Amino acid sequence: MKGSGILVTYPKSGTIWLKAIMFTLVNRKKYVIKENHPLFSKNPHELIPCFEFDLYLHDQIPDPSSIPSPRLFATHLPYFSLPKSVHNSASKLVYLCRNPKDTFVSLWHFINKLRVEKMGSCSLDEAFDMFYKGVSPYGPFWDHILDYWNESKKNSDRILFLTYENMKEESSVHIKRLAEFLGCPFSAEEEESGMVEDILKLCSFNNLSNLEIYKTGKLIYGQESKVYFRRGEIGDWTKFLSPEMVKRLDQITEHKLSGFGLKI
Ligand code: PAP
Repeated sequence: MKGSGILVTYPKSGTIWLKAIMFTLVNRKKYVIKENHPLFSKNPHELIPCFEFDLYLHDQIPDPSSIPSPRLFATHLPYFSLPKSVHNSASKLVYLCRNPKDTFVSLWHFINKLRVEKMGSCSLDEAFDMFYKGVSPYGPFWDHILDYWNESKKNSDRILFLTYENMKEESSVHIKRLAEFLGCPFSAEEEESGMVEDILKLCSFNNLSNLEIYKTGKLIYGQESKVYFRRGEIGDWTKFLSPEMVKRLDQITEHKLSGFGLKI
């Protein structure tokens, strides 16, 4: 891979999954997929630093040379908030989007898992109101994905737009697209040897969530690794959202996204 790869998501869109896949893909010559692969001892959030949490939060001028090549980064920043240095660089951006209903349900569970006890829990109605109004450090969900979608249409060599649902349903098609985009396509020998399936299996929800380090480990800010693995399914929202919430999310999605050719 030439240059850096930057993975962008709105929170709870499958960041950790795509981090695991991208890390394994670009490092597949260095780390053979077997028991001593870094994913067995490190959480993907530790393997791929996030600009706003891991790099710029502590160190105003992080030293990129300390990050092993090929360099991968992640961010939740909206397109217009990316620094000029990213816009002017040759870095490749991979955007992963997830349907708003599952993203919201995942976010609501996550907020409650991280809340300190004395704050009490955040009700579904309260969380819904904030999500619907776009109250988030990263702005409204719909604007976030639409900006990256539009940019990916203008500049498809630079931005690859993926969806969680397509990644789940046609995993091998999209992991191959991702490998091509990052400049490390699978060779015929790799495909014949089952490399694509091996990577997908290694990074699958069932595999990662059952590893000891993800069941009991903690990340540097003290949050438990297991909070990043809940169900990992499409359509889990049906168990939580009221018909009124579904109607409002469908309407705002239609209102914000219609006319842009993006179906989520
Ligand atoms: P982040 O943006 O805070 O880093 P992120 O990793 O995007 O979080 O979201 C976690 C979601 O991805 C969870 O979804 P859920 O709440 O609907 O279950 C989590 O279960 C899901 N997830 C984690 N690992 C995988 C995986 N390997 N495959 C599919 N989904 C996964």
